[in-house]
Amino acid sequence: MQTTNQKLKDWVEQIANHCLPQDVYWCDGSKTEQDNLLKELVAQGTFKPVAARPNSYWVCSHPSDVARVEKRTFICSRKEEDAGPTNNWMDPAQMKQILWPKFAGCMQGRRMYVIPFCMGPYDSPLAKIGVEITDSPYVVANMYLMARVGEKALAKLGNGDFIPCLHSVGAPLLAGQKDVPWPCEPDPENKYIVQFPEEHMIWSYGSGYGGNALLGKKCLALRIASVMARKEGWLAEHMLILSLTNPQGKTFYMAAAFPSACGKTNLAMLKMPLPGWQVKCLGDDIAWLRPGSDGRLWAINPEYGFFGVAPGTSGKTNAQAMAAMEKNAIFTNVALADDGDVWWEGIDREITGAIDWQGARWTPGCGRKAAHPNSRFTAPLSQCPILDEHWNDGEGVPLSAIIFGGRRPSTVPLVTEAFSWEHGVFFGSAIASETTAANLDQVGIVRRDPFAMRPFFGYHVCDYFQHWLSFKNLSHLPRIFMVNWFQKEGERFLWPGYSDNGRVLKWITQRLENKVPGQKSALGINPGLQELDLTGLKIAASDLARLLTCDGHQWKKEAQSIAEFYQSLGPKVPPALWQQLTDLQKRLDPSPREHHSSCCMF
Ligand code: SAT
Ligand code: MN
Repeated sequence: MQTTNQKLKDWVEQIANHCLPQDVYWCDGSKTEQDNLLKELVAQGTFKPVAARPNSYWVCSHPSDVARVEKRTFICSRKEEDAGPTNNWMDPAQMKQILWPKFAGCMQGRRMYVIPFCMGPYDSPLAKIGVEITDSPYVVANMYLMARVGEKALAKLGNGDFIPCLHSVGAPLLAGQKDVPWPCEPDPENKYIVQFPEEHMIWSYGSGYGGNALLGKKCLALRIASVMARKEGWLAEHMLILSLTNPQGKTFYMAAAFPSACGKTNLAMLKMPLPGWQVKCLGDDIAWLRPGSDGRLWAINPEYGFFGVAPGTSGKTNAQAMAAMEKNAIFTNVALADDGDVWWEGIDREITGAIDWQGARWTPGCGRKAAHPNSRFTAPLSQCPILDEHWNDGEGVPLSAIIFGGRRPSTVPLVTEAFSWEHGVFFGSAIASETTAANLDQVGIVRRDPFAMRPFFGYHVCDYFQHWLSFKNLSHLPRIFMVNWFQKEGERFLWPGYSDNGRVLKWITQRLENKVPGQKSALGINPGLQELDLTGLKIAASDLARLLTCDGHQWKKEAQSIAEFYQSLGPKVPPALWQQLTDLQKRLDPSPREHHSSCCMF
C-alpha cells in the first residue's frame, strides 16, 4: 500500500528497525486480506471457528491477560499536575527510558502490522486518524471490526497528522521457539498502557486484551481524544448513544455514561416494553460530543463495532446484541459448548458440556464459571438489527438528554433529573459504582467514577469538570439525568432492569416535552408515584416508593462522602461544583425558616 505521508513512513521504519519484526505488513482493510488473516489465526491455533456461526471465531487469552490493567495505565504529561489525582503519572522522558528498551527486538519472529484507521465517520468534522502498529494478528482481526480500517483511512490521512499507536504483546519468538495461542507478557508488573497527551501518542506493551491493545478504543478515543477535545472545544465521553421514538413518531437522541460492564450495551439496544415505542442504537461505549452552530450538542460514535460483555447476554436480555453476533464475530474468553456454539453464563441455553475459557472440560454444576466474567464478543455495528439510520452521519445526532449512572445497591434513586446544566455536571462528577470484572482490580467495591471516565481521563479530572461546565451557555443543551437500575434489598434487585429501563426512558422524554410535572426532591426531580408507565409490570408499591425516593438520611451521608471525594481531588475542584454540593446539603438539611414542604422524605 502506498502513502506519501513522510512522517508515517519514517515512523514505521523507525519502529521496524527497533522492534525487529520478521516482516512489515500494511493493512489495506480489504475482505481478501481479512479472510487471509482469519485463516492464519486458525492455522496457528489462536482462533477456532465456531461451527454454529458463519465466519465467527472462539479465542481464549492467557489467564493473566483478561481485562484492562488500570494500575499499569499511565498518563505521561510533562507536568505531573496535568495528569491529576486519578491517573498514574510518570515523566514522559523517564517512561520512554523504561519502555523504549523493552520494545527493542520485541517483535522478533513476528509480523509487524501497520493499521491505518479512522475513528468516526470519514466525513465527520470530529474524525481522527490513528495508525496502530502491532505484532498481534488478534488485534488486527478485532480492529477490522472496531474501527474503519485500511486504504480509505490512509487516503483521508493524506499528508496530514495521525495519532501513532504502538503496540506489542512483548513476546518475541526466537529461532526454534514454538509459538503459543496467546502470546503476551505474563507478569502484570511488566505491562504498560501509556498515553503521551502532549504528543498525542500511545505506547502499549505486554497485553493483548481489549482496551489494553485495541488502541483506537480507550487509549485514543477516550484518553487522547479527551485531551484534544478540551483544546478544540468538544467532549470525548464513555457513553452509549441511542434514539428513542415515541408513538407520535417523535425521535429523541440520548447519550448515557456508565462504567464498564454496567449494561451500556443492553441499554443501547433496549427493546421497549411499551407498544409504539422504539429504541435504535448508534453506539454502546464511546461518544464524541460537539456543540453545533444551532446551540445543540451533536454526538457521533467514533467506533465501528461492539466489544461487549458476553456473560448475561441472551435472547431475553439483549436479543439485538445476540443478532448482531450471529456471524462475522469474535468471541474472547467465553466457553465453546459441545453443541458447536459459544456459551456463557446467562446465555439462556441448556448445554451438556463445554470447553471453558481456560481450555478445561466443563459440565453444568461443576462449580466453576465456563466463561470469564469479562469475556467479550466483537461484532460489527452494521449487524445490529436496530441500528439507527444516522449511525454513520458525520454530523452526528443532536442530543436531548444525557444520562449518568452506576451500580449502586442503595442510595441513588431510579431516576433523577438535574435542575440545571451545572447541577447535571455535579451529578456526573459524583457518580459512583461497584467495580466490575472489566478491570483487573478488586470487584464489588463502591468507588467514585466521575462521568464513568475515571480510568479514561487524559488530563486532570478537575480541568475536565471545568471543561464540562464551560458548555453551560449553549442555547439548546441536553437535559441531564442520573439513573440507577441496581438498587437492592439483600440480594434482590428492586427494579427488574433490562427492557423495563425503557419505562424510565419514556419518562425522560415526557419531562423533555413537559408532559409530566415530576416531583421535586432535595436531589433533583424524580417521577411522581403515578408518573412512570408501569403497564404490564408487577412491582410492589413499597419497592416503587423506595426506587423513586431520595432518602434524606442516606443522602446526608452521600453528600459527606462526595465532599471527601472532592477534597481528595485537591484544590482545583471547580467552585461551581462545591456550590452545588453545598446547595444539596442545604436542601437536605434546611433550617426551619427555609423549610420547603416539597423536600424529600426523611
Ligand atoms: O477492554 S475494554 O476497555 O475495551 C472494555 C471496557 O472496559 O469497557
Ligand atoms: Mn467501556
